[in-house]
Amino acid sequence: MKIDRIDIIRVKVPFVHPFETSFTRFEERDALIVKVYSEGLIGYGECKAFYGPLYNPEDNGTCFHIIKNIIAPVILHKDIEGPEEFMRLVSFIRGNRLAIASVENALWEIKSQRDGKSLKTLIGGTQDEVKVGVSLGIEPNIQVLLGKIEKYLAEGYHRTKVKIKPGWDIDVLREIRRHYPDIVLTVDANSDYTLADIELFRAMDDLNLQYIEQPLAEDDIVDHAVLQKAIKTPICLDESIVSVDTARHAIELGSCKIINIKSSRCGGLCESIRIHNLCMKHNIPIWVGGMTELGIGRVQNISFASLPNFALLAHDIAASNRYFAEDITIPVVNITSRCTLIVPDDTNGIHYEVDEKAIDRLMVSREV
Ligand code: OSB
Ligand code: MG
Repeated sequence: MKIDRIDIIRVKVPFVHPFETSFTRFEERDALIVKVYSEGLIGYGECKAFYGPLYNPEDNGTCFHIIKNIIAPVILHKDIEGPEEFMRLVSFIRGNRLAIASVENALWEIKSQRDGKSLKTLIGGTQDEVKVGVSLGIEPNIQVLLGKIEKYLAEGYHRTKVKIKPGWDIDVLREIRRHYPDIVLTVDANSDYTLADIELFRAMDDLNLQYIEQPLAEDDIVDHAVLQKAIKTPICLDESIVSVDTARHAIELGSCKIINIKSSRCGGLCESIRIHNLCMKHNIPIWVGGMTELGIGRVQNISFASLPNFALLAHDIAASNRYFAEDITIPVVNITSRCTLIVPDDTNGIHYEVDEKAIDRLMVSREV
C-alpha cells in the first residue's frame, strides 16, 4: 500500500455526563483522528490519548508531534506491505505507543478494504458477538452512583466496574454490595494507591470482586506482585501492560491474574494479538479495555474482542450512547437485546462507515 497522504484531525465531542476517574474529570472527548490515504482507499485510526498525560505519559500534544514529525516522514510516499511492516519501520521509536497505534490501526483499515476481508477475518477472530460491561466514574455521592448502577443493570450490562480513589473506595463498595449482593462487580483504581494501602485491599477480599484493576503505579509490576500475593482477589493490570514483554514479565512475577488489553496502549493490534496469544498459553483471562473512545476506536475494539481468549469476561466496549449524544460512525455502536455487540464479519452484513459530516461538525483543527 502506497501512503499518499496523512491528515490529523482534532475533534472535541461532549460527554452526555462528565466522566470522573482518579486522575481527572472529563467533560468532553478531545481526540485526534488519523486519516491515511492509500491508492484510492482511506483508513481511519483513532488516537486514544487525552488532553494531558494523566493515564499514561502520552497526550494529544505528544501524539500530534510523533505522528506528524516522526512517523509520517517514515511512511509518506512509501510503499509498505501493511501493518506488520509498518511496525518494523517504526520500531526505532521508544514508547509513544498511543501515537504508533493510531497509524497502525488506520493501516489495518486499509488492508481490510484492499483485501476485501473484515478485520475479524484478518486477525483470526472466532466469536460472532462479545459481551459488554460498563465502567462507572466517581460521582458526587453514593446515591447518584447507585442510580447509575441501576440504570445500566436494567440495560443488561454484564459487569459493573466502578472507579475508585482514596476516600471513595471501601465504604462505597460495601454500600454497593449491600444493595446488589450478587452482581459481577469490579473496581478500577487507575494507579492511585501504594503498598501502604495493603490493608484496604485485604478488606476488599470480603466483597467478592471479580478483579481489582490497576491498583498501584502505572509503570509498576514489582509492587503489584507483592500485593497479589497478599490478597485473594485477582489483580487485573491495565496501564502496566504495554507490550508482550511487560505481559510476560508480569505473568512470570505473578503481578496479576487477569489482563485488560487496549490495543492503543500496546502500540496497536500487531503487539496486542501477541499479548492475547501469550495470555491464552498461560491461562490468563483477558478482556478488551476502553478509553472512552469514539466510534472509530470502538468498532476496532469490537473486532479485536472476537479473538478466542476474549470469550470469558465482559469488555469496556459500551454502546456509543453510554458516552456521546453524537458519534462519528454510521451506524453508531448499539448493543443487542442480550447486551452484546455483533462483530462485523464478511457474511453478517454488519458494516460501519465513518461519518465525515459528523467529523466536520466536531472538528477543531486539521493538519494535512
Ligand atoms: O482505566 O480503563 C480505564 C477511561 C479512560 C481512561 C482509562 C480508563 C477508562 C475507562 C472507561 O475505564 C472505559 C470505557 O471506554 O468505557
Ligand atoms: Mg483501567
